[in-house]
Amino acid sequence: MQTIPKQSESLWTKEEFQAQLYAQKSRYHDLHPFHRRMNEGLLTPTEVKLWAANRYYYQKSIPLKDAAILSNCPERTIRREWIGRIIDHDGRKDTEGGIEAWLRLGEAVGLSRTELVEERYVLPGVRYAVDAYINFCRTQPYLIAIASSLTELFGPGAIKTRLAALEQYYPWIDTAGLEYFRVRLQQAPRDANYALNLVLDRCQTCSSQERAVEALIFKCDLLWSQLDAIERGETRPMYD
Ligand code: AHQ
Repeated sequence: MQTIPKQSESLWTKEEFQAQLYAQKSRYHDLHPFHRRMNEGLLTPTEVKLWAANRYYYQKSIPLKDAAILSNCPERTIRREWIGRIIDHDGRKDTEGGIEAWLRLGEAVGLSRTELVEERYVLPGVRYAVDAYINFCRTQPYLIAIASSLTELFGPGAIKTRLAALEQYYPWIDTAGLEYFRVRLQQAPRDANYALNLVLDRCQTCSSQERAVEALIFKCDLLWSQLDAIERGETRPMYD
């Protein structure tokens, strides 16, 4: 686990703590070479397909990690709020949800639902990064697990740039398939704002403040390592 400079024994003020969290923006995966090439219109269709197929594994795992957070959270008022994230992804009888929307994204870039659902192109590095996220949220105190979701403070800006680039430079992708990101632009700010206020309000010791920042660094590294694997592509001989 990455460590941050130990703070002096005194607690950070809310403003100092928030600044420490926002400072991790420099680790966010929008800066990764793969996302930079995506945003410059330089990815091949094969690279876009591999990215969509691997991000599907991340998306389908989000409800599992959020359910893990719920299972560790004794407070009904927080669970009532947090459960909305599971519904946003899994959907319910009247809304299809984000996982279904990601399947449509996969079809829009030329993958079949079967290829996605069977996780046919999921790379070891992606699988292990995502599984590490689920395990982190199962084993850490719920507040520290919630802190790891604060990468979404940086998500909307990245998604806005990406959405514009996909629409501009990848005309072969049916823009209806990009609906996932349009919906995310509404959901992510709301989710990040709730999580930020909870972390700022509830982390009332030096240790919990430092652990919250370290959780955010862990998650930034997890997103980064996913893209390292996707950029490297398939290297296993049996897939030659
Ligand atoms: O589509 C994304 C999503 O549903 C989530 C949930 C959230 C979390 O709880 O960790 N993080 C997240 C993210 C999504 N999309 C990523 C992207 O760049 O498209 C960003 C990612 C995040 O910032 O953690």
